[in-house]
Amino acid sequence: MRIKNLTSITFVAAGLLALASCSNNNTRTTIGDDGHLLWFNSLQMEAPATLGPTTLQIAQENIAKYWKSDRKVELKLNNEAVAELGTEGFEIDFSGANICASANSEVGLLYASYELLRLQETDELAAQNGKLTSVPAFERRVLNHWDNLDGTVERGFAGHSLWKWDEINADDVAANSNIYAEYASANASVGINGTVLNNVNANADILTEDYLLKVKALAEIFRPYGLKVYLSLNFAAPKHLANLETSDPLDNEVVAWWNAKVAEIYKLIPDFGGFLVKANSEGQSGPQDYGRTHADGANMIAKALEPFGGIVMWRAFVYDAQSPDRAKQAVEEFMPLDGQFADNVLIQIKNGPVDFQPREPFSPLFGQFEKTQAMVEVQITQEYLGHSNHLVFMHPMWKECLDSDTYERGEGSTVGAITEGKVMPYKYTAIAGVSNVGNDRNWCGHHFAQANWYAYGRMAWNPELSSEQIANEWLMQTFSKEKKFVDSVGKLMVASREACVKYEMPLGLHHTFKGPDHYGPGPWDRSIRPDWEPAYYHKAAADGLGFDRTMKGSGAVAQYHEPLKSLYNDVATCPENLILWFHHLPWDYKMKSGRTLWDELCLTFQSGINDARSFVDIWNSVEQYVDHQRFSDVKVRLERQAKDAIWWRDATIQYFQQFSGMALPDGCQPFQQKLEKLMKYRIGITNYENPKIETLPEYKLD
Ligand code: GCW
Repeated sequence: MRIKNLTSITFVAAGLLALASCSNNNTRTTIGDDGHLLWFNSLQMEAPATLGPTTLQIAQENIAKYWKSDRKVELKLNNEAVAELGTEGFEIDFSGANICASANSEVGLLYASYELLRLQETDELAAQNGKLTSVPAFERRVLNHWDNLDGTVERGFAGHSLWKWDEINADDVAANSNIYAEYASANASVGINGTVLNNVNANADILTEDYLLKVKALAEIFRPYGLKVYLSLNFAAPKHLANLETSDPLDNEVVAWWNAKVAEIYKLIPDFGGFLVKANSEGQSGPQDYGRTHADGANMIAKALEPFGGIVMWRAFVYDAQSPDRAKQAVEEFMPLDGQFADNVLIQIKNGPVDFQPREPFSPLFGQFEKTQAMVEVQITQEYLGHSNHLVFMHPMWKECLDSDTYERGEGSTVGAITEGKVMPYKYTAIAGVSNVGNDRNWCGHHFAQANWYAYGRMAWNPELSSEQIANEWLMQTFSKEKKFVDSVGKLMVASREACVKYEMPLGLHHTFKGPDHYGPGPWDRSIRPDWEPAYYHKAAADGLGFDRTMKGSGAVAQYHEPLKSLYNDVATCPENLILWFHHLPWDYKMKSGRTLWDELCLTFQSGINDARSFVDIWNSVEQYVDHQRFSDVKVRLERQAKDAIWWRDATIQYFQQFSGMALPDGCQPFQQKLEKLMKYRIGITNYENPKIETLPEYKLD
């Protein structure tokens, strides 16, 4: 048993707990096998101390303790700044006898140390000669925690919040759990440099002094790792916290309150990153409550932050129940304000126009803004992609968005290029990922969900990296370097997102989930609002299926530049993987394969089932390369995923069959469960907690 990582009481206690929890299912385990070491597994990296070493010392220690090659590594701070390296970039010169890593800042050297260890652990060192220069594509690479102050996590599937607000010791920072330093080092190792600690559905109390002192403690633990703290604010905070009569952004007292609050924060946390704001969306308060615009609200906060270098990330996730097409609303609401936002405001836009569905086209707002800085928000937590029960490697989905060409300024104006500030000059660039981290021993619930945290950081630093590369390097560090293992599981990971699209909602279908958990099929589901009902999106009827967003329908295609507008508008040219997003088609519509829409739909679901089933076989074939505990944890979940795929198909296809009246085509397995039964079924997840896999319907794998 490896007990090298027992550096603190907390760690011992947690390790014993992990052992205890496994003792009754007869599994062999070691502390390293519970997944807690993340991608530091191959290094067996020790848990860092809560407080103590400086950034440079952490970088030096990384090399002193974990560098295995005979070639010495020198970490050198540049005497004179090298302009192209910026504040966080680094250069590693492999050409001499010693390897020389240089940067303009200590944090640049810290990133270089992690890069060297990554190259070492992925057997890439030998291939390096010359100089490797690495500079992050986005300046602010931020995690968004949807963690509530009561310890629950909205859309979190890995236990409770990491932040134990009741326990955080603000007076003696070093006395806090070293889990916070572990968290910070994990982020630094993949280049994440910011974290929003609390949910966008924000409790105003986070801005009270008691909480701010605890936030300060966390900021001090994170600081040596280059990780800045941000907070989500509640726009009505002046009313809630100071009993002001209004929170109107143009009211003098309100402005003075925010100015004072921001000054108070910077006194405690001089490098505070800024605020994330969800305003006038899903019941959150905002400037529109007072007849003001998003720009009025954002600029008031931005002005308070400006002297300190802070930014506002103002979300574009807005929609109201009355709209006939929710996908159009962000553009309709934000475009009239283009050019009105202060230059330390970024509009944070979800990758797609609706809501983190398994596949959406990119949000057209990215291509519309001419004078407003935009940033992408992706969701690392798998709200709509099987929670922490399903193995879905999300990187292909995010990269699909970043690589999408908006054609805003002709070819090449991709979402990535725009938000990196390459198309129009940006003062700030940023990207956000909604975190999947909780207090589960393995951080993310599913061992493979760690790969999504890892991939997000790697992508935010370098969006050019391919999904294969990220998956493979993660596997080598987290599980095994065996070629057979990496080849087969790497392919599985890269295929997993498309598999999920196929078994959940293929061909551009979206939002056919059961609410409010968003786990499992529920195309029949009802809600208090029409736009929260699946029928709003799939529009299944006797005449066909899909949302008509063409110029004859909602006209959403017009929010895209040519040639996309025409391409999406014409059913003959619309990509088939989005066809039901943009078109309402008869059940017997002829697809490119020559099959009817109905047959294609059924067979695509079946193909998703087959993929999910094959993942179980692939995993079984690599058993010898994986420790017992993680092997069985993943196996149980992969089997659940394969069964869920059948459940999804059974429910969705039988429901649509009521309208199509058509039979399952050849090549489809028969249904296992009847629609009536599935429609009665509720999994009843409360508080968005882990859906406990055994509570789902019974399915058999062949
Ligand atoms: O995806 C939806 C979720 C909400 C979430 C909201 C948002 C934080 O279902 O749980 O609230 O989006 O992004 O604001």
